[in-house]
Amino acid sequence: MENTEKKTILSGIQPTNNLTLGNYIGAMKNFVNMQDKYQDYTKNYIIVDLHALTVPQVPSELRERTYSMLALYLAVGLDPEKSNIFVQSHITGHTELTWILNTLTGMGQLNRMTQYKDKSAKEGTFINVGLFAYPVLMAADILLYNANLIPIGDDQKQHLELSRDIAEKFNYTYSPTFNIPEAIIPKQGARIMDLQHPENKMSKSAESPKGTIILTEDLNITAKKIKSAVTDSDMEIRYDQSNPEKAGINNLLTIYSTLTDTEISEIEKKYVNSGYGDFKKDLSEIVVETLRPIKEKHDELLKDKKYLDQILKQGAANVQSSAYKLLSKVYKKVGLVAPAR
Ligand code: AQP
Repeated sequence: MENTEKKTILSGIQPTNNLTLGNYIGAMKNFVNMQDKYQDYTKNYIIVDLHALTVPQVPSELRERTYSMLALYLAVGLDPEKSNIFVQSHITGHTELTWILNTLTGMGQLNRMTQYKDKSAKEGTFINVGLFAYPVLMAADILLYNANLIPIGDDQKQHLELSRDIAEKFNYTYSPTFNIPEAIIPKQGARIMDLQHPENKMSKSAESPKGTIILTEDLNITAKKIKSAVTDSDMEIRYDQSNPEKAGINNLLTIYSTLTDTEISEIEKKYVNSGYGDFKKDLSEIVVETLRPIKEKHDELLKDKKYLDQILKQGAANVQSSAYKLLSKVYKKVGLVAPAR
């Protein structure tokens, strides 16, 4: 599968908590679409476990969630015959390249990162160096495979911009080495919002679970969460981005539209004479029936850790030599003696 001449699609998700409908619509659904659409590309889908260490973790839970995330990758339709699926910490080049990229990244650049500002502002947070340097590790994840296309949700746009800046800085300081990666952000669903606080992104680390659909949760709970999602007093099933009051219904319409591949205008027409109750009831069925097969497959796969380990071993083996090759090139360019591997 490995071929350094080929263009590469790459993305990852951190196993910080259980994955959400936001992760599915904003990222994973796109991973699967791109897997089939870009047949000539190398596809690397990574479980970025080192990123997860930037916030406190219970070790046994992190390990279990890493397997759960792998099971979800497979359950949504990633195919290890078509995509390299592996764990970030299994390829040591990620951290090695990070060190070199750290030396090309300004403190000021990292200080401007919105996610760092948000996460470090949370009360009681231990602001560790890893949390601050997180975007450099992300740049290394991408540049280690000289990736071209990066499917991400809207919140990762700023980090991707920084990866591009770091790649350009390296190319300028030494000589052209890295492709400048391009973000692939879905036109719709790039920022799924919290069902209770639609002004906030749906996040796996949300303080309250009420507004977050967890992909592996009991489906009765999923249905309840959709039915109790906040809407507005206007009672019109209408998308209006200019009106902050409509943020709740805008979000529900977006979820409906992305999961059914239906234009929002069509959905508005369908519900022109209906109330929020009917709309939410239908939407809860759509979400539940989308997640049911994914959850069933996930639960089944999670019982077979040997199989999951095998997938990870193969995925890492597929990418290892191209990663080392690129790293050796980088070592030489910066003046290090490249090791004989
Ligand atoms: N609400 C969302 N809507 C659309 N896309 C989303 N993504 C995350 N939340 C939404 C996309 O999912 C991918 C993986 O995200 P990540 O695990 O790297 O971390 P994140 O972006 O910080 O996502 P979370 O869920 O908010 O994680 P925590 O709470 O741990 O920080 C990315 O492509 C992201 O854009």
